[in-house]
Amino acid sequence: MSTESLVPAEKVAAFRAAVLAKLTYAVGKDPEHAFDHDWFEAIALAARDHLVDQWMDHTRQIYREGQKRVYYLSLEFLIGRLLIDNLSNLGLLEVARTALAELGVDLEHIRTLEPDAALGNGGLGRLAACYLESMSTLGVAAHGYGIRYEHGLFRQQIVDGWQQEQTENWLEFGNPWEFERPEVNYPVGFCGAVTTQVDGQGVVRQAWEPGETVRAIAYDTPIVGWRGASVNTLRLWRARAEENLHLERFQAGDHIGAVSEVARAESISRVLYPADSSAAGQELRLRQEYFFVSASLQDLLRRHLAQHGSLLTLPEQAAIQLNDTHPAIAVAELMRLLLDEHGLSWEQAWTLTTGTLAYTNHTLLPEALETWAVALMERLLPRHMQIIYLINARHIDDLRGQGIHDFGLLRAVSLIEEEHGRRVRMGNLAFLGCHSVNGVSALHTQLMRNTVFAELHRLYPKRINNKTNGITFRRWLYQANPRLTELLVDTVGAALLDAPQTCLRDIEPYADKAAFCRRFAAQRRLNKEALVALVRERLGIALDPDALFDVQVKRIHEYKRQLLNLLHTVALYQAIRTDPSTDWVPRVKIFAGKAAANYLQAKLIIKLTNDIARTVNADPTVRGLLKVVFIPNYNVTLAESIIPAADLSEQISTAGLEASGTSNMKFALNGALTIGTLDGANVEMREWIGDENMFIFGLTVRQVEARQRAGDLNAEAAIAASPRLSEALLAIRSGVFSPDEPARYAGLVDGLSGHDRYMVCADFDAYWNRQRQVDAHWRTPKQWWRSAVLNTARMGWFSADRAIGEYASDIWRVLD
Ligand code: 26Q
Repeated sequence: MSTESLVPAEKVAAFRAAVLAKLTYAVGKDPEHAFDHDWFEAIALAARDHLVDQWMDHTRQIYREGQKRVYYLSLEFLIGRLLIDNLSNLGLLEVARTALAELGVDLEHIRTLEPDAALGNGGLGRLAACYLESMSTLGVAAHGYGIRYEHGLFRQQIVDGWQQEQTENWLEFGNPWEFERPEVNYPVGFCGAVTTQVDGQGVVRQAWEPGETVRAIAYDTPIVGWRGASVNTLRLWRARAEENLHLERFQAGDHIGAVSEVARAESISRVLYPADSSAAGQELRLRQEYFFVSASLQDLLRRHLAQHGSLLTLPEQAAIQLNDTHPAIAVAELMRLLLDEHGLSWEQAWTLTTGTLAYTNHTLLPEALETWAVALMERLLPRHMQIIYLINARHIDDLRGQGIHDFGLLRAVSLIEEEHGRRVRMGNLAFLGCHSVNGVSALHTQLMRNTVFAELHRLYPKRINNKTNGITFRRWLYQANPRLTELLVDTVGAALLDAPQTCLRDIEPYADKAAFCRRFAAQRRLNKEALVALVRERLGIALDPDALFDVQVKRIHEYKRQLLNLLHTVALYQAIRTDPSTDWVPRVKIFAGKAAANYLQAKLIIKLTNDIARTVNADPTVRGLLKVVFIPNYNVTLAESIIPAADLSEQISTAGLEASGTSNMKFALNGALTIGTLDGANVEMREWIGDENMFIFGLTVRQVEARQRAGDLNAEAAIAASPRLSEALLAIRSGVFSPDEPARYAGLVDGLSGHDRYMVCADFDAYWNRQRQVDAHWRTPKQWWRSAVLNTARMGWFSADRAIGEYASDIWRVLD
């Protein structure tokens, strides 16, 4: 498929020559003896040269025009592979394919050799990657800042049905996309003490003398936008021990001590925290947060000073976006740098800090809200703790000055939580230190106003705003689904590639055209065949591409309710067994996702999925009607294969708990129908796609809240009232799927009936009934394909370009 119409012979010849030159002189291999991986490297390096030309042009242009810069601070960037992304955005995909074919090299094979850059856990990290690409596409002068983890998210292996984590080693063969910048490095201090000093003018200053210092070394990766529009930089920091320090100890004879000190310093960038839903509060995590924030702020202040001469113009020339509270220590660090290092007054520093920083919230789950023990913060970052106390004191004085004395309110907006041992609330710190606080879907933003930030919102009613998430169509449509892209381009013209937000709508009338729907269905069928081949190869399980592919792929979490889907699977299994001659719609239930390594309940859900899969797939009574698969090691690359092959997308979180979701958008864009709750961005998707083209079910946020208020979480009544649910639970509880250990799921089932925190049982019947309507819809292909086409046609608004456009105009004030 091509997003490029012409493949000029000169370009092909030039690319072929470039690849051969890279293979010879950069990789040091003779084409005759090159391994596949050598080819990958040569191709990546040849592509990189094109990036570099554009990169330098773009950088010069930003300086020349004095463009305002956006800094996106994120502890996670879930990038995936870059080869096809880069070639495609540079308009070189067909050129490269042809050139390589002439050399007897198959690009489709070579692309599979690139490891995923999995520097993120899930939604939040992938959003950061989509947004970087979109900022380059829109010509925003942006810099991503994060950590260059030596080991990204663990590889998941399934052994006897259980998840096992293996170390991920994406840098093993080097990384052709990055440039190491040893000359760009900053010291980052920890521990030590703060002393009060009086400077020459009699001004009292605080001086922090850190007890240890770690060096942050920059690594730059160019990020190219669509059609090579512009190229921004993702700057990731690696931690390196200060050499002179360990040398001293080494020379003093303490060899072991010197080495362990190096290891301790460098452990900061060793590994990504594999958790996405609980803030465990470990010291290394706080070190990671401060390490990358400090290096990034030092770097951007230096750039600003070099270009503009004065820090007083910072908010006019720079916008810093905090991706959740993970970089929220930036509030205190920017204050520290401005006060202690650059000698500004508190008022000046506070104006600049709040004028520059903005914060995005991605979760309301209480266990995921970051707080740090005051004692830890005092030891690790003593100066920052002082600054946090000062921000807090000034804020509370200020409120008292306005006549606000309500103790409950003052306690709620305080930066220090006094209830569970004294802790710093990073959400409140981010709220106070930023001029903008945004949620990631309309519903989530409204819930922020009503719940976690209710009191702060009352004091600062304009600060909270909504920016519904978006996805980059380049990766999630053009690259992941070239067949559909080709059909769309064929139908409404190549302009679609440059303006999918508007042009996708032109597809709408084709939803009623039989010939188009046939082609739409035919391309999906090919995607499904490709997934069938993948499953056969990896799991040895045969799937029927004509069955309905019912897919739930995401991190495993109780609130996302994979259990609800499993209960439906079991109930369906039992119904088919009871009455195998009814005309059931053949279904394949597809699951994938990782569990945080210490989240035992999530790991048990994976085991249950595999136990159910084994039992169902071996049962001849349901053969041809129901299959269940758990595909291991879900990552960006696997998502690119699964999503374009899905018929039904499961977005079934308990209402109010999924901030937005982004895979929901990827599925719908690719023509899957959604079964889902009124949660996160599903609500807005329904407004665009139309209720009749989705399967919405379940308790609403209001109903969920009412039950929570009433303490109504016992599910025994709901279970007793639903024979289907009781039987499914009983089967799981009694060991039908775990004959080797019949009691394996007793605790899980008893938990659901006694205290159904996520209201799985309460929603079961509604979910079952909706699933039967899915079957009915599927049985009328004309209806199904009409809905599927309308899903694709109406998803334009959910593009990352729209979302970034909103950030740019409302928060960053760039591009206008
Ligand atoms: C915090 C402290 C210590 C260790 C880990 C963490 C941590 C790490 C990652 C906490 C949360 C995360 C990730 C959260 C996340 O991915 N949230 C998702 O963000 C998406 C993008 O906005 C939304 O679409 C999803 O709804 C939301 O769950």
